[in-house]
Amino acid sequence: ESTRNKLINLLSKNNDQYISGQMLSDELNISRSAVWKHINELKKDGYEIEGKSNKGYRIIKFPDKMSENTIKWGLKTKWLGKNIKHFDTVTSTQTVAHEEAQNNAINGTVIVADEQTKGRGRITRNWQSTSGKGVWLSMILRPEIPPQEAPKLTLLTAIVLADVLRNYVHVEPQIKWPNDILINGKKTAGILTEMQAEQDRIWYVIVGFGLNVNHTIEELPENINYKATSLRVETDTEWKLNDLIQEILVTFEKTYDYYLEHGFADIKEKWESYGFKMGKEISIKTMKSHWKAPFLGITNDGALITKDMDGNRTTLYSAEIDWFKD
Ligand code: BTX
Repeated sequence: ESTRNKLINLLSKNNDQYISGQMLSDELNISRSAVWKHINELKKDGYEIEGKSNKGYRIIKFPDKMSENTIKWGLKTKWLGKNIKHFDTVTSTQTVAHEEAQNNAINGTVIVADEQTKGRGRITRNWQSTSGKGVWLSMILRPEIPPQEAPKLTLLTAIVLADVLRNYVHVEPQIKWPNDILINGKKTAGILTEMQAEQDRIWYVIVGFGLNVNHTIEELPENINYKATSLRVETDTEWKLNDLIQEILVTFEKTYDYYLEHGFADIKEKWESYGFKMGKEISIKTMKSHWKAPFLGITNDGALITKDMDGNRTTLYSAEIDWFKD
């Protein structure tokens, strides 16, 4: 760990009281003038640090810029995000997360980036991840559940994001089956779940999501701006990414632990309460056909319950809901 990070840790553990220059110098094993230089570097990066001659130093405010330290500062989780890796730019946080998971990263490791140059959607689609404008984040999970239960984690993540949008951002989100979060009918977040598993055992699951936050209308990618939106566009407010991430991680941890302990029933019910076009007619596209039918709900494993072209009740595991007139 770098001297800088050790210094931030010392200062943030003691944020309600001062820590003396001598103490810092002893703990970090560097001279007092080196301590002073490091503190000045932190100030340049936006840390507000108060120094009192006979008392020492304390951190008053972390910078808004995302970093491992600023995300961890005040993060109230028990296990999620205890290990965080932040990057200014990556190809895809999913790709990094797979590498980390294969190198034995612990359950709850979080990979987050300001920018993705090859953000991935499902299948071969892409996810536009403009620098500093949103949350592009992947979590490494090692749940003891059978591999066929893993798709539930996508639905669970969708209600976590919807809950945070409703309770913290104060908008009315909807979830479009299976994994898009809409505000006013436009996509503001997407979720991608990938796993490595054997027949009956999960090695790890990577749950990634992208949330558009601070794009203005002009900053939304032009090719998708008719069907995409951001929190800023919807609320006319700029949001602090660090705070949003903390809200999401805390809510995810609570919901995930609840699921492991109590099962999926309540989560499914909540999902349906957010469901886009629940009970209404939707336009369904599969590999073979395209038809209209009512959206009746989801099954326990997250499949879409609807009617086939002859009007018989059916469940679909993969299909697209046409939701936007191109
Ligand atoms: P999806 O396949 O459901 O959606 C991808 C489609 O959404 C694209 O084809 C495009 O039409 C549209 N789209 C692309 N970028 C955006 C955007 N920023 N806002 C709104 N619509 C967009 C959804 O896939 C899953 C996306 C997961 C993204 C996260 S980010 C962190 C992690 N790392 C990574 O590479 N992917 C995940």
